[in-house]
Amino acid sequence: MKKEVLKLLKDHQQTYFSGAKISEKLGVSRTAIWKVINKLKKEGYTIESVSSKGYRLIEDKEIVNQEEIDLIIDENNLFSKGIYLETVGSTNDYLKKVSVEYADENIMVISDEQVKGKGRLGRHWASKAGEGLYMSYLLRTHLRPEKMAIMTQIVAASIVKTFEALSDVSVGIKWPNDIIVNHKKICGILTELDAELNRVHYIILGIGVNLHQKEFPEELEKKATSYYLETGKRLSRKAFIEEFLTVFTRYYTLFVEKGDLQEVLRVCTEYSVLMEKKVRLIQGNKAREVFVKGLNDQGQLVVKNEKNEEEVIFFGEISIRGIDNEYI
Ligand code: BTX
Repeated sequence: MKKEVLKLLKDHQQTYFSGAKISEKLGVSRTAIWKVINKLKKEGYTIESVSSKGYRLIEDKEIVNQEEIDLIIDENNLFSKGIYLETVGSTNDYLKKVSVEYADENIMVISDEQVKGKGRLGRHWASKAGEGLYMSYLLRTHLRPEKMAIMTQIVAASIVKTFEALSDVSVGIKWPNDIIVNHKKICGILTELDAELNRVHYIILGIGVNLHQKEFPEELEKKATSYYLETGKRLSRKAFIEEFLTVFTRYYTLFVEKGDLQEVLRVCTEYSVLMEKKVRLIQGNKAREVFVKGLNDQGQLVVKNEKNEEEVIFFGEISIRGIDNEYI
């Protein structure tokens, strides 16, 4: 019921909406409506109430809760289930657990904090409450496993387009899975695949966006940044989720239904911070210098290697650094 009241108030923000009208529309008593309104106020919504006119929501874009997530999912045709959590180990791991329960659904999960947020190769992802956006998306697809490598690039393109739509911060993509601003990481993507040799069970796209951090622990200071540190401003998590979902859904649908990756590859190339640069490629404990030429039509990195030959770098566990080993 909270969701329905919230939806009505959101849909009528220009005017007051009387308790009588809300109770008539939802078929519940005015006292019940009054109780819900009070609950919403306690949760942080600013709702004006004028005795002769009714209620008016002055929306708080910062609030993320189960009702807000449900309302976002109601508007989206790719995901059918949205879950909001106050805390979790890792949103990626959480989706793996519930993948059986929601066997046929594409699921989104958002958590306020992660106590075991993870990066690639079991690395740690700093995920304190109130600082960032921690979200994961589970998708089921009939596409073959080898087609899935591009998914990280689809997410990367959607993230830069989201930043571009909501802010004037200048973001770049560091292939394959980092979004950076001023040579520092503002967002990381962790893609995990559950598949047989020729069949995908599901893919999970985990995204951590640094929004409100005012500082980072010493070990991250040189390589991490946040939207707040770059601009001195806040960026609403809810607005970010909504915009990201819209862009991602469009790119993903074009890819799955038409095999169309044109725009994704164009965005990934245009925003790449590696193009035409000499970089250090680190694979396991081996490092070598290569020259980045571009992306191929599957979103893999094409480089000129130390033997002056063209080589395609797949989405293995590689890291890329500047020539002096600095974070790019
Ligand atoms: P990665 O392995 O490329 O990067 C991890 C490295 O980034 C760490 O070793 C550390 O040096 C640095 N780092 C840690 N925390 C942060 C941070 N908050 N900001 C910038 N740099 C940091 C990148 O992996 C993929 C990260 C995905 C995180 C999301 S959050 C939602 C989902 N759930 C989950 O457990 N992981 C994903």
